[in-house]
Amino acid sequence: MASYQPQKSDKFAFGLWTIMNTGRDPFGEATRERIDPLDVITELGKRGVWGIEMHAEDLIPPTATAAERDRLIKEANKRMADQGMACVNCGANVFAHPVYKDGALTSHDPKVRQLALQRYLNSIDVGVALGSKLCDLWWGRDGAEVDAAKEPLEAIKWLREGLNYLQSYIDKQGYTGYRLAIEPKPNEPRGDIYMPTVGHALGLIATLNKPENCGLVVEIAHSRMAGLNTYHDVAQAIEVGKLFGCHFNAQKPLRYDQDQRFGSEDLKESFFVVKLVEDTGWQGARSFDAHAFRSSDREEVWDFVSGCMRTYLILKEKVQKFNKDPEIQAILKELRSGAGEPLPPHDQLKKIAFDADQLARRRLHHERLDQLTQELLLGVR
Ligand code: XLS
Ligand code: MG
Repeated sequence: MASYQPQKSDKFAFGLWTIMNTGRDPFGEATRERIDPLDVITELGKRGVWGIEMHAEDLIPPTATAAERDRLIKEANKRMADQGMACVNCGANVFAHPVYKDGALTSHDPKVRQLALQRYLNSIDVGVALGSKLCDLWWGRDGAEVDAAKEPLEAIKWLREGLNYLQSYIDKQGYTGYRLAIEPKPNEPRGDIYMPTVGHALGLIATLNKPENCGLVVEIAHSRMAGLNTYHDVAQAIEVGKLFGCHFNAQKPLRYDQDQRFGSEDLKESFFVVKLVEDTGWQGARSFDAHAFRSSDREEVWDFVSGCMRTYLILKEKVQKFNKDPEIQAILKELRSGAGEPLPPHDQLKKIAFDADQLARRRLHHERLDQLTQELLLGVR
């Protein structure tokens, strides 16, 4: 029986903010104490977690003096080194302060847009100081409720301008290898958020000055909030080399952002996401952007942490079983026969006889394949 004990080589990561979450929601106050971010690092490290993600402000309060900032960075680096950990990405909190009430990079007020950029520049500096290579832009309030108030055409231009501005900073500072990523989300905390899905964000990235340096952080919950299939979203990002990060969590479709423990919903879809990243050899961190239920106390937060990793490891084992299962593999072999066949030249293609009967007779085995997947996940195979 496997122990499902997380190892550093599994490259599990958590956002600092996920463990610091106090259970507050729009209708209720905190239900548990906030944990100090430095202690979060140590406690995660002790439990086999390899990486952290953060907003610079999770670690360094925006009001901190330069000396305090340096002390916190130094201490965070020490805590990570003590636990054999790394900083996977560092973004900016451009959503909590009231000045960002109508967005950050897309606020109508140029001063607010500049302050947002200032925070992003700071997050890049902090990320570099912590050894990170990625700035994850989840812009939170860049969106709208009142369509009469903000033109999406203008907003898109502001987003592009902002991303190009950050890129030119990276270049000027000589932060070689430092990259940007957009984390798409359809709504919450705004009625609509700009770049709501993977497809939208890819469209914007293609128009940047240095598209090759900007990718995506795809989050399971965000895709499901849009009613989309996470497996397909992650695949789309991988196929174009744009999966710079992945946020594993769980979510019932079309609701508010639930950020539940990985696997607590959508087990089959989660299985296929794990299968995808494992089978393709994707090298990024397996990052959890989820939080313990509001009903959990401080101790249970650590149950939540081990639960996320344990479920990932169990699903990874199921992937290996799936890949070795003789019946499943025989079906897949049959299904894929001819899949790699190149297209014939146009004139030859025009001559192909349409043998409807024969084509329709080809068995697809969907019933059996889906049932076998289910049984494997249910542990009876
Ligand atoms: C919010 C996002 C956020 C980002 C980091 O919905 O998932 O947590 O991952 O800013
Ligand atoms: Mg996220």
